[in-house]
Amino acid sequence: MKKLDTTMYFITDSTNYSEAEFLRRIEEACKGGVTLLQLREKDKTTRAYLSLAEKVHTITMRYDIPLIIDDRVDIALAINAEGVHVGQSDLPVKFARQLMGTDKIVGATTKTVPQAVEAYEQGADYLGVGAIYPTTTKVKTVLTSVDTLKEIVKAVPIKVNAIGGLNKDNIQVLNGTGIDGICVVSAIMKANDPFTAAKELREAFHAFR
Ligand code: TZP
Ligand code: MG
Repeated sequence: MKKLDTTMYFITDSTNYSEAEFLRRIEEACKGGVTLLQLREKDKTTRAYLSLAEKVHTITMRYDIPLIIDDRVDIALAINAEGVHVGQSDLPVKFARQLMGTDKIVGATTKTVPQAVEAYEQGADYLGVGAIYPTTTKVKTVLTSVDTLKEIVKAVPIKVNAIGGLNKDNIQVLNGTGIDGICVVSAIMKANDPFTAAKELREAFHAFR
């Protein structure tokens, strides 16, 4: 049975950190209450991505937090990660699902209702929708309105998370959208104290949920 709680979805970025510091931050965030964790690497070789994925998986398994690998079905399968996340330029959800099988988690990035419906119909378990706010994280994205986010929530029966520039002081804008959770990179990754950051974000989300 797949366990999927997208409430506090932490997406990592190892840029500017030593491996030891990166892993320490991930572990602190796991202790702080992250419910789902995505390893997202854009510049690593396959070997380096795989090696880091194994190390991150060792940590997430200790906290019983599912690990999602961004973009790479091959790496997700190789390390027996709990899932994969695909964007609009990656493998279509249909193929990711075929390769991952029914027991694994498949997530997708969608910015419009038609994209969301297509991802759902092809077998996605959850959607990431955004960017809601401008982001400092390296990503090719455009802003998605809160209204579109609401329409997507209504259009599909799977979990929908908001993403992009979110932090504990601005997520209140998502009140009433019906989302299942929030995805953050910087708010935890760049925090002085990733444990407290994860804890406070989770509490802030539950406060209006
Ligand atoms: N997709 C849309 S925005 C984004 C991704 C991967 C990055 C979000 O990062 P941050 O630091 O939480 O704004
Ligand atoms: Mg991608």
